[in-house]
Amino acid sequence: MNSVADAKDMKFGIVVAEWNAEITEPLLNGAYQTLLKHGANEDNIVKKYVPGTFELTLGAQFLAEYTDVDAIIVLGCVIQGETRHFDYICQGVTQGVITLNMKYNKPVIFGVLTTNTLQQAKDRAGGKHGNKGDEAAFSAIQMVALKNSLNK
Ligand code: DLZ
Repeated sequence: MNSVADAKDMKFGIVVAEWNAEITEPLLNGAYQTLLKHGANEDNIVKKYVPGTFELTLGAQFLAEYTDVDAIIVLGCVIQGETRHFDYICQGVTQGVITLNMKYNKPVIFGVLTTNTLQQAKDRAGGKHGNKGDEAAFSAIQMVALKNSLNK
């Protein structure tokens, strides 16, 4: 794995779903701390909440439109239930994030857990499988560095 770029001069937006907050808050904490660890300045990190994962796309679009962030991280957690709601939310946010990446030519990083159980989500939000928020922050930094290396 390449070494992580210096995030000192980078600006980030983080959009967090409040649904399943016991998972999304640790994801947020992981992402935030990882950005700081790699040199980002607290003043250059905008955090915003949306009700659920379905709203992450529009929340990210607001940040892309109304702020000057270099990259956006969306954080959510969808847990399989008894109905097909899970599929619609997952499909919606995945397609939405892809569209935003292309529309704004800006990294919009997918930090959404899509699990069968709450335990699987806990395992990936600071548990035995690490913290996907950390990974999302890492991806954001690396993608901004890639873009910067091409002189935008
Ligand atoms: C409605 C709903 C359900 C059933 N499950 C989840 C979930 O597991 N994770 C999540 O982030 N949000 C869920 N939501 C809420 C939707 O994302 C959305 O907020 C509502 O459908 C309102 O648009």
